[in-house]
Amino acid sequence: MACATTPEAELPYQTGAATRPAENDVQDPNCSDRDLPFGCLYAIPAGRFLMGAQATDAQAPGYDPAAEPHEAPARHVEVGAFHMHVWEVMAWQYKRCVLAGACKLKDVQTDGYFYSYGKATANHPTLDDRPINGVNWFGARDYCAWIGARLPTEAEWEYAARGPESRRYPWGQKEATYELAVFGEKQRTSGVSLDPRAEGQNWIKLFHLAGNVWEWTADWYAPDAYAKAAPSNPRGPENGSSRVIRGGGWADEAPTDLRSSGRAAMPPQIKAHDIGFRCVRPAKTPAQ
Ligand SMILES: [Ca+2]
Repeated sequence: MACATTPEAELPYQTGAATRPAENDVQDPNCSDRDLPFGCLYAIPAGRFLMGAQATDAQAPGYDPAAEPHEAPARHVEVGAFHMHVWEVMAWQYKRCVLAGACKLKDVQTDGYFYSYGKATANHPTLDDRPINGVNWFGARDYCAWIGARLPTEAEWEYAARGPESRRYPWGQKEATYELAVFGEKQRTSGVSLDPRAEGQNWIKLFHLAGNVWEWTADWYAPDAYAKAAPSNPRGPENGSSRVIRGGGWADEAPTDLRSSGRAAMPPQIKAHDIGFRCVRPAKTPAQ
């Protein structure tokens, strides 16, 4: 209210930072896919892990008292090698996609205090270097396609988060804390964060798989998807009305909301302040 005269119309969506490279990309020698235009990806080797969880049998594999019925049955799944973004896709990167005409402005929330794509105002400084949020599934899909990648399947996402040891969280079995992941922020800060929470990295050293923003996946949601899924590179149901989001977000309060086997269904047109995404690209088949 104090800034009612702020000339918001003079502060365009495409602020200067949209042309600035992400420092964490250009300085990181471990990026595996340097031919992709934006965002550092790390290589994740093919592997096998216990996907899903169940809360019904403490003696059976995948037991987790916090597991919901749609996380069952827990079963072993093989996943091929792929590359995955180290960070959630950021607002400045998504802006570049919009400027290029490959992403649609209508697929992202462009105003509102918690949204990183929003206009810069006196009360809302530019959040270009924060993860993009308020982006719907179509925008996430289009961004990944623009850089020659795609959204991860549920299996790829969960394998990245859990690793071959099928950890409960990206960092291991220890319960989520504010030092390990960005969550429970609603009463404390203004939303998505750049703070790496380095101790919360996964086994490949990716950031924010747990918390910060929920992440869109490629798969349609079905509560019984696991009972019907293939044991190798499962791709989810053929159709549905909601897509799966993973990992929990900054607005979640319960640590267990960040468990790596946790799933949530979200209509693809929804633009929520705690949903973003990251992309993957299958590894090239090695020359024989
Ligand atoms: Ca996340």
